Amino acid sequence: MTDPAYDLVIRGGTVATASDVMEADVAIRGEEVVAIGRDLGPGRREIDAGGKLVLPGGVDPHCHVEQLSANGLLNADTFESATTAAAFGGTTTIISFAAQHVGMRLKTVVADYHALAERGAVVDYAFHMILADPTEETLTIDLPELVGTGHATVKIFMTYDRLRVDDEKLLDVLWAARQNRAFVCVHAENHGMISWMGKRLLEKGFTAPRYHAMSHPRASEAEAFDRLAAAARMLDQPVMVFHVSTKEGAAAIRRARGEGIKVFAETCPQYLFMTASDLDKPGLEGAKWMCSPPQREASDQEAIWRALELGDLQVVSSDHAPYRLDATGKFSSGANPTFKGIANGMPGVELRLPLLFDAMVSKGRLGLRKFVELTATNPARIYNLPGKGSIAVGGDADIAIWDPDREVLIEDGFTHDLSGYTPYAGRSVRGWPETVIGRGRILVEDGALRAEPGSGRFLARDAGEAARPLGTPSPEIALLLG
Ligand code: DUC
Ligand code: ZN
Ligand code: ZN
Repeated sequence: MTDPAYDLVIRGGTVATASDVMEADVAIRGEEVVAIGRDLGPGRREIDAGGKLVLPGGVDPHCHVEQLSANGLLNADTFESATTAAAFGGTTTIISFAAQHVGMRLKTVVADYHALAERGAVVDYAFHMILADPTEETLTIDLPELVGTGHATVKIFMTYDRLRVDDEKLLDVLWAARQNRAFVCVHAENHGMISWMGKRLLEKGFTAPRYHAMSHPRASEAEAFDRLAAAARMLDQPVMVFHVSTKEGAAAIRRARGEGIKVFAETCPQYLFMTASDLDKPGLEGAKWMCSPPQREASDQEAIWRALELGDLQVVSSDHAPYRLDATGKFSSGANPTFKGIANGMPGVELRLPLLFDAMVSKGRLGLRKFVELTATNPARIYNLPGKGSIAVGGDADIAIWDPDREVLIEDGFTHDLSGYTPYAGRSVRGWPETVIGRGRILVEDGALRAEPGSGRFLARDAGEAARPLGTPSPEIALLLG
């Protein structure tokens, strides 16, 4: 008997990419997709995908994993738990963070996060390097070396004590990125507005989690976006704006792009499916929903959906940032904290795709192609992850086979991260990724993890097209460039 032509054939499903939806078989050999078409030859293993959707594995480019905060708090997940959760939710690639803090040597930080990921990761991964201390050494020695070894993106903060860069440091980072072909992602909120408002709320005794939302005035987002866009224009250096939460923020992104500034932007499920009222719970329960920027209003959700439709925002990431509801996490500053003492962030890597599938595919908002584009194809393209984010001959066999009819009630204890809760408990979704494949390996099948910790692979990359300047610096910058 002749050897089957393929290692795995996914037969008879509806295959969707950002550009096409077709009935086809998908054949895999080794780690790659080698054929897409009808009536392909036999595989060593076959999966019947009749009635199922065969989609690219998700790419989640914003996940905080095993990360130390500036307050010395380690988040709840390990690479093993976070990437297991990712795989169960249909995500086969994540970008997490190597988080520098003041006084730390960037190249040591990156090596440390590599060691953690190598040991635990189940899905493939890359890193954004958080620059909390953009010193001369960081920007002129470590950054060029690390870009050279495949770490092409950095993240900076315009707010948070002990993390934030001021306007001059922001320019330093954008300039260093321009000279080293790196791409800069930014947490952009106006620090002064948040700190001013927070202090006054606390003085008046408004300490409960729900005041967290008010402590980030709406204007703090658009103001920072405008300032960031002005800096990006001045240096002709592209930027990615993380987690857009307000309609004014979405409008600022649209304005900047309309003015010809190379600005990309993401949002997250918490800004599409939650509002500030989710924090309004008795006692400290609202802590479960606390993240920064905070959730806003229903009208903001609508504006963000529109910005996704129009292409002003290109990516929906999770901003997965899990903390347990105890002294190791949300309540590390004591049993009765004010909103300022509660860790920001919530788990989201596992439910990002099911929540979006339910809204976009099952309920029909923007549809299947756009779902694939926002959750897989665009992040892979913008962050330059060749072979990821699509189903294509020669590309990595990263595939999630979805049952579009499966109804799932989300409850605490259902997800696989280590936060111990889900902020989506009580919601139902229609559509679930039943079999998940990463580089040809079965990651999840029949509700069980099949992959070994450490089998995920580091994706070294350069910054690609997204980071390429337009070639139109301001006259004073052109002078500096010589
Ligand atoms: N906000 C952040 O900026 N990072 C992690 C989580 C959060 O809520
Ligand atoms: Zn952020
Ligand atoms: Zn984040």
